[in-house]
Formats: sequence, C-alpha cells, structure tokens
Amino acid sequence: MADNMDRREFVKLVAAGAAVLIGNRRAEARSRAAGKPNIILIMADDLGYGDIGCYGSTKIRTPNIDALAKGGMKFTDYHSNCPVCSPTRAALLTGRYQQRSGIEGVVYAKGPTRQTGLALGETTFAEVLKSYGYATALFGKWHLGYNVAFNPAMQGFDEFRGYVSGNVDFHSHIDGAGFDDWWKNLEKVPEEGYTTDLITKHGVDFIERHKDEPFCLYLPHEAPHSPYQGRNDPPERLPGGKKGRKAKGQEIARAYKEMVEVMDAGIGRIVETVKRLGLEHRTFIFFCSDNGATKNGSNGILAGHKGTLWEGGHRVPAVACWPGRIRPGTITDQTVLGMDLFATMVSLAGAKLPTGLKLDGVDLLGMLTENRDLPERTLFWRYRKERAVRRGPWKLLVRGNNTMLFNLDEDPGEKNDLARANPQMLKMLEDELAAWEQEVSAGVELRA
Ligand SMILES: [Ca+2]
Repeated sequence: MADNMDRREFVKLVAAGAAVLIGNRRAEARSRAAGKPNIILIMADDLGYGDIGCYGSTKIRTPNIDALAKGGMKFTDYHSNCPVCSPTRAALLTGRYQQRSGIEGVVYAKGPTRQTGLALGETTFAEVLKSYGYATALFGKWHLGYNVAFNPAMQGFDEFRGYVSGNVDFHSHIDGAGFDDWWKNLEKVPEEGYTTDLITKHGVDFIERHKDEPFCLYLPHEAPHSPYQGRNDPPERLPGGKKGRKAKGQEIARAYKEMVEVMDAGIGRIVETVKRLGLEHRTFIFFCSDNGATKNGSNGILAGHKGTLWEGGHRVPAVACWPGRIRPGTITDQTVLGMDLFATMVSLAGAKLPTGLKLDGVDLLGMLTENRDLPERTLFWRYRKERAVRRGPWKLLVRGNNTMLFNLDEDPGEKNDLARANPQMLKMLEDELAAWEQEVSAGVELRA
C-alpha cells in the first residue's frame, strides 16, 4: 500500500477492480450465450392430473395451458420427484434425487426444519445457466430454506421476488407460522397484490428487460395450494397473529377453480409477452405441477392424492412448448421426472455441467425435438414409509407393510395388485429398490 493512500481508499480501489473483473467475466459469458434459447419454467403447486382442461377437467377452464399443449408436447406420464413440495423442488433445482441433498420432507414454517435448507454446496440449474451467461430469476415460491443464508439469491438467481415458505396468504403474504414472507432478493420487502398476479407481473417485466439476452425464468406459482383465496376474497392471516375468515365447503371449490384460472390467465400474459417481443421461436416453455392434488382438487383417473405414492400423488400435468423445435400436438407417454429438467435445460442452452457433477436426471432434448426414445431406466420415489419403483409399465408400491405390483399400461388406477401373479418382477424391483436405497443412504457421492 502506498504511504499516501489510506486503508479505506485502498479497499475501495480493490473492490472496484474486482467489480470490473466480475463484470468482464459476466460480459464474456453473456456474449458466449448470445443467441441461445430462453427458458421459462412454470410450476403450479398441488395441481392434480385432472385439474386442467387438456387433462380432462370439465370444471376448470385453462385455455392458455391448453394452447401450450396444442402448440407443443403434452406428457401423460410426467412425475414430480416427490408427492410434497420441498423434496420435488430440491430434485428439480439439483437434477438429482432429493435424497442426495437431504431434502426428503417438507421444510416446515414451524419447528426445527425452519432452520434447514438446500445446502449452498449443491449446484442448481440456475447457477450453471448463470455461469453460462443467462440472466436468471425466480418469482414465486422457494420452499428450500427460510434463513437468508438459503435464499434463492444465494443459489444462482440474479433476481428473486416471492416467498420462501410453503405457502403465504395470497393477500397479506403471511406464512403459516405468522411471519411476513415477501422478499426482494435478500431482504423482506412487502408488496401489495394477489400472489398469482405479482408472480405474473414480475415475470412479464423480467422478460421485457431481458429480451435481448438469453434468460432463464423460473415461475413457481402458489396456485392452487391452500389457503383457498380468490382475488377478491379477504385475507385469512392478519398481522399480529390475528385470523381472518377462512373458506369452507363450496367456497373452497369456487376459490380453487378461480386460483387455477387466474394462474392460467397469467401464463397467457407470459406467452403473449414472449410473442409480442418476437421471442416465440427462441423460447422453451415448460409447465408442470410439483405434486398431485389434495382432496380439494382432481387427480383424474389416478388413485391417491398429495402426500402418497399412489400415482395421484406424483403423476401430474406437464406441457412443453417451443415453436419450430417441438412438433405441435405431440402427446408423449414416456416416463419423465422433474429432475430431468436440469440436464435438459443445460443441454438446450449448449452449456456444460461443471466438472465432476453427475446428475440422476437425463437430457430430454432428443425426445422433445425428435421424438427419440429415452434410455430404459428404473426410477425411484421415497417418502416417509412409502416407496415406489418404476420400470416400463411396472410399478412396485410399498406402503408400510403392504407391497403391491401394478401394470400401469393396463391399470393406471392401480386397482389390480399383481404381486402374487408376477413374483419375478416383484423380486427384481425390490432388489433394485434395496440397491438404490443403500446407494442414496450411504451418501455415495455422485460427483466423479
Ligand atoms: Ca406442492
């Protein structure tokens, strides 16, 4: 340090130099990513297999999601990694079974899990895309840690507006434990409005600001998760722990329908923005749910609901749209998991995985754009005392002491247990499950 320069000036100079270096690196990455497709990943919360028009709902109208399906690909066998929120999101963000990051259950607003979250050492798709020059944002629900140390801004998202808990009051934005939960990056910054509308507003604004560079926009919606509130319903959770009026009976069905339809209209505004800016042919849009519906929604022909490993707990709607790349009106019955999206997004961005990072999910790009078959694989779910294994049409389902086997091609409603009729298949899937459980519980690192 020069004698005539005080310490503060010196620190300022070093900081300015570092900022220039970081800025240069970002600019370099941005120029490398120029011309790469944009990514918009939209996820509903607790939306069931029978809850939208293109999946057979006659009660709820979803013309905008239906139009994405018509213009692209509809999945009949897409699954969330878990039948509840946080583990599904851990798998989606990391591209690996959530057992590897230790997020096997809901990160609750109350109790000891409030202090936990997705470890910063985990690599998220946002971090990979950001390092490759993508502008990244998350508007909506995080649910992978309450503490600011676990904030999305620490996990690769340039911008975050939304909530970190499992759900907030759609109007007051108070979480289930009574805390205000509306953030702008690392700070709580309140914002007036209906959660679904705010998510759409920030999404539209982000696309407009980033129309000239590749972006990855993640929009995890709150709809149709409880509390059941439409745009004009009163808040249920009030400041100071006071309780407002809560929807009951028929009001729940009415609010549920409105919640899905307002989300659908918001998706319409996102698509309209993409089209208006001329980005339609270079924007990949993926829509899915994070787990099956509760008893207040519909899982169509499927058995069970959120929180169970019956198909209704995790087989959910999913739609991909990318004009010019995905053939319109395609319906696929290939088995896909939420954790596959990481590898897919990295692939379509032309990016590379960080050295040594190995994903459980597979790249869907060839399947999406050329209708190629995915490699044969065995897939696993584990939640509380339930286990499920899929190989082709076969599903092993373990619920406590009850072990069942179904052929989902013939019996998607899981009514006809074939465990006794097909002991070889049962044994094979049980053995694969035991090997997988040993691998993930032994904490065998996938990093090479
Ligand atoms: Ca959920």
